[in-house]
Amino acid sequence: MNKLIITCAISGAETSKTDNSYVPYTIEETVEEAYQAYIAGAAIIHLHVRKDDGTPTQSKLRYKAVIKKIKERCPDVIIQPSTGGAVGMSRSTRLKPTELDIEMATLDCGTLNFGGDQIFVNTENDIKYFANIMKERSIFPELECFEKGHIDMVLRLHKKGFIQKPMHFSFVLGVNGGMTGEERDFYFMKESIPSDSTYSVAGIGKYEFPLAELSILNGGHVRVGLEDNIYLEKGVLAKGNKELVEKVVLMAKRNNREIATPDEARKILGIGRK
Ligand code: KMH
Ligand code: ZN
Repeated sequence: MNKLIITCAISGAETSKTDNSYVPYTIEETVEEAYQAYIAGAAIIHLHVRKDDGTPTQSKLRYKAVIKKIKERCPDVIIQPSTGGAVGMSRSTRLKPTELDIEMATLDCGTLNFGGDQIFVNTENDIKYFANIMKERSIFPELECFEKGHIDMVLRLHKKGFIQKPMHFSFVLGVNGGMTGEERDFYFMKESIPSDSTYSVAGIGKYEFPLAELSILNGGHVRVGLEDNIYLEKGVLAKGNKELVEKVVLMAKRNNREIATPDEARKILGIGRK
């Protein structure tokens, strides 16, 4: 089977140190978490940045500083900044990291409830606008789909020329307001994408490791990290992103999937291919 690409979502915008003290806020903490995840086997770092007090920010300067320092310690790693940011941020704020020299970023492909009164807004026009900017800047999009309707949106926008092949999907399952991450949800998503696309699965909370295993068994790729899940196992907080990545590496070994290096990941996904 193809090699396994592990993405680590090291911080996100919603989890905090009150949930797990390893959630990184400062530049130094963020770089260290990225490095540890990379050493453990992550080829891609899905990156959000925070102010020192933990407030999520899409500041171009903050991303620039973090990316520079991550690249010093892990020169080949793929850095994938978020264009989702945090709920409520404007389009222009969310797009700030795309002004930097980056090779990949997330593209969120639909609106969903995000718990309580929160709505993560991604209208059709938002998606078209983000996709155009990413195309202009030669940034490879990871197509984040929180439910099946988001895949349908991608396919419509592909037909209209806004989203190009090769297409790489990320199924983010288990958000409070999105689709759950049961086995049948996974197969429904996987069977709904074109056969020549690739996919990764990010299970939120309790779905993280069961979905990782399903994806490993089915030739898909995996995202883990403190953005999605703060526990190594039920009731046991992870001591950093490293432990979450290591758990997936062991799972992959048990299932005879080798781990992709960042350069192998670039080839598998078609990053840089015109
Ligand atoms: N923080 C969420 C509202 C992304 O990175 O593109 C959105 C998110 C998705 O995390
Ligand atoms: Zn994110």
